[in-house]
Amino acid sequence: MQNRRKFIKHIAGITAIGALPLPVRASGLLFSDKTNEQELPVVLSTWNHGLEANVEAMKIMQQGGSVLDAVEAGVRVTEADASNSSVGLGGLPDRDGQVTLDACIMGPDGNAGSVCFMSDFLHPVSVARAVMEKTPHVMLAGEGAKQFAMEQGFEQIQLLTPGSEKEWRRWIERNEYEPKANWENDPNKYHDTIGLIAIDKNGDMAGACSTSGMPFKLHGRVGDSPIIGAGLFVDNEVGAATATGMGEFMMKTLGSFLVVELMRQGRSPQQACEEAIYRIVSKYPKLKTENGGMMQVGYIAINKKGEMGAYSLVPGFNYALYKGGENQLIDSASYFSG
Ligand code: SD4
Repeated sequence: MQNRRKFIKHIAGITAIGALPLPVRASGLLFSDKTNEQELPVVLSTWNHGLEANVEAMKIMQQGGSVLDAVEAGVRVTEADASNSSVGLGGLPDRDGQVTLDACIMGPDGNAGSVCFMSDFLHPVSVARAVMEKTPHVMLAGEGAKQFAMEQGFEQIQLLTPGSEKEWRRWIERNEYEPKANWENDPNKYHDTIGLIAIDKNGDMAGACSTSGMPFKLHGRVGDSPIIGAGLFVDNEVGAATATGMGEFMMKTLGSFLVVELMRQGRSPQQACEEAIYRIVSKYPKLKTENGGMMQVGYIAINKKGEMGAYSLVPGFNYALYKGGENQLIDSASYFSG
């Protein structure tokens, strides 16, 4: 494996755009990435918690709600789920024991809103939407985001649950600071961010993303999830993409924007997700954590036709796809096989 990884890295290192290395399909595509018109709307979201979020998002659209309402409502399901240790309530804290949240939302009109490094509120995605709709700005951070949320009457809550506090205390005992993102092989299964994108029956698209970020991160660290273009991007003429994993890689490559721009240039959503992962592999060959684990990055995307794609750096990433009346959890193909 090691040799093969080196080999892939070597190829990636010398490869210019246009001659990208062949992907290793660690798990095959188990679905059709094509969508016919009758199968719209489509909702696509990250990780297994996406299944529940998809149900809510789909319900909103089937009841005649907008695609923007749908993505917000879907993400709120995950934010309110205390058993999920990486989003909203019950999210794992930073190394100082504080839960800080990042979230964003983007609608078919190209407008976007975002909050980052925000504590004490149950639904950062809704605060992000209020930033978009009620201010001339895109992003509010930290205390300013909190103040705004308070003024807007959003529900305040203690985000640190007994369970997540216990985890944090266990982590302090270990006294290791290692920002891990590939949680899939971790027995605690700490993942992960909810990124949810959708297209309604008229072909309008929106997306939202929410996370408590990397567990035990440095206080003040902000990841990709609230950064428009990194953790999420929507262009209603082209497509939508969102990301999960080690946010620093998506920030350095502006990954979600890249995926959408590749679709604009004619790539299918699947090709675009794969190419955005190759970009990371070719630019950042050091993808291992201190303890030898691999970093994870996963992208999902849809285009204007409702076709979808997904791809990750390493196996373990899965996503929830709801279309044509079926809501299913699917393993993503990945660049590395392990
Ligand atoms: C972050 N992308 O804060 C988020 C966290 C995540 O897998 O998705 N981890 O970097």
